[in-house]
Amino acid sequence: MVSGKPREAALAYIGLGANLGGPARQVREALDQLGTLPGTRLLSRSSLYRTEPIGFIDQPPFINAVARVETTLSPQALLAGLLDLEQRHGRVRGRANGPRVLDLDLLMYDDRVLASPELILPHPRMHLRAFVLLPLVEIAPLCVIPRRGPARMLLGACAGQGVERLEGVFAA
Ligand code: PH2
Ligand code: MG
Ligand code: MG
Repeated sequence: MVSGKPREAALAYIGLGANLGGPARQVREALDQLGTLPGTRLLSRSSLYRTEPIGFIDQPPFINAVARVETTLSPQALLAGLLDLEQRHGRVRGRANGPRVLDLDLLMYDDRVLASPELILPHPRMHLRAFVLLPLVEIAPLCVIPRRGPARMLLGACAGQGVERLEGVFAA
């Protein structure tokens, strides 16, 4: 066998975001589809959050969520699977930080630190964004972001970013 012993499962966190095309439905469907990626199981998912746009602000509010998965995929293969899901939702790449039907960001992969042209781990801006940190802390209260620190403490610097948790099955 060329590949040696089977790869052990890793824990990864994925940030989901959408602000076009029925954003809550896009995010809910994508949460369900994460478990259809090869070797990948959805372990937990946050509530949905309605969030004010960060970066380019003249666009509709976002729906955001964070999921934790267990996967035997490499970080690169997981990222490829996420980009494929985005495409299946009809994502067309427009302006940076602009509106989108679905954005799936690989936030963390175990405690891997990586900077390659295709993939940076942890996600380079996650520690600055309440729309990532709040749902992350909901499902992983003690989460420590490699090289950045405890997610719960980093939230302190994100005061003023509009983030509203949506409750219940029929929310949003
Ligand atoms: N994604 C961006 C830029 N700005 N703002 C919010 N509220 N939510 C997002 O998911 C988001 C954003 C680029 O990926
Ligand atoms: Mg993003
Ligand atoms: Mg993205």
